[in-house]
Amino acid sequence: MKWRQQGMALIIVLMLFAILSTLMLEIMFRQDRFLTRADNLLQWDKRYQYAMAAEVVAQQGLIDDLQDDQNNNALVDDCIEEQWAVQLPPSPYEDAMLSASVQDLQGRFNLNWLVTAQNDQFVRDPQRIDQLTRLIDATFPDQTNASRLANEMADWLDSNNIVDGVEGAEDPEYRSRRTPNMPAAHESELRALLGFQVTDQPENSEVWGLFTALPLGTTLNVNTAPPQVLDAVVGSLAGTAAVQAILEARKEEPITEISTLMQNAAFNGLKANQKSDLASLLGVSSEYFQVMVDVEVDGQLSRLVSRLRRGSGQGQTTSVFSRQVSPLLTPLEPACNPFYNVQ
Ligand SMILES: [Ca+2]
Ligand SMILES: [Ca+2]
Repeated sequence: MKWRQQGMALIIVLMLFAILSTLMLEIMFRQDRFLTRADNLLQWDKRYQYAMAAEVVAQQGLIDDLQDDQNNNALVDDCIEEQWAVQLPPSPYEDAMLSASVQDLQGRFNLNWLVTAQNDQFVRDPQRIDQLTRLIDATFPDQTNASRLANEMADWLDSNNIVDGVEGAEDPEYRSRRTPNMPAAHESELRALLGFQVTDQPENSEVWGLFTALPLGTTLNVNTAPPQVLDAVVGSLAGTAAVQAILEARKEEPITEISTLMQNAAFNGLKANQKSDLASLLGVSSEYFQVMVDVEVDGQLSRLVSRLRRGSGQGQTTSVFSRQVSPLLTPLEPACNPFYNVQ
């Protein structure tokens, strides 16, 4: 009897020991995971803070550039000689490597041009739909039906819920989403359109640098726009000779006046009102910019893409209107669009 009781006690002790060691192991495992997670979060936050600091430096560069321009009485922005148009190569800062670049968003095709605001309504502009068709046709090799896509974009933005053109799509055509019926917040909304074709081919991400989504009525900066965008906006109205005239005019020095540009013989085919309409779409300086910052700490990477508006009028400030932490799938965009010199 006594021997049997001792045997039981031993088994109980052994079982307790086994349970305790299992518990111990679980606690250590969870603690380790918790620490790793906390460390990851801290590291992420650290990279974010570094990126924000770099963003402030870029913002100051843009403000300095504007003051410089105002002092010189030349409100002109191009992507070659301007103070803001620099690319910071990977540079060490404390325990991080920082690289950054700045781009002009007004050198891109603004998707919101497709509508104009009239009495609280967003009304489509057929001329602009043609321009977008032309640009998609020329730059998006995967998209076989450019006019369908451009018309769907117009329906996506216009206030009504009627498919106005032969092609297009409003709420009834979309199964899983609704159309916003208001200006787009980001060019990636193009991807949400019914006719946008997703292919297996790796997409040429540089193409996205030709599009943007800015407030209605912002002008196209002729000094930073790549030839394809100029061709869509200017070429569709005034012909390719006019596009060549712009490329020629900005070769040596940035264009400083749209009115002087319009006197070029290449624009003579336009009637006076067409000329003034076209002139109103164009500009030589910019308010909207993008800052890209890459941060590396201990082999871990983060990219912050900030978009900001640089106010140039009295009492206007410069402020960030969007921030996006994006994956590092592509190199930093240069100041001048990769297509800038390709003709
Ligand atoms: Ca609509
Ligand atoms: Ca519509």
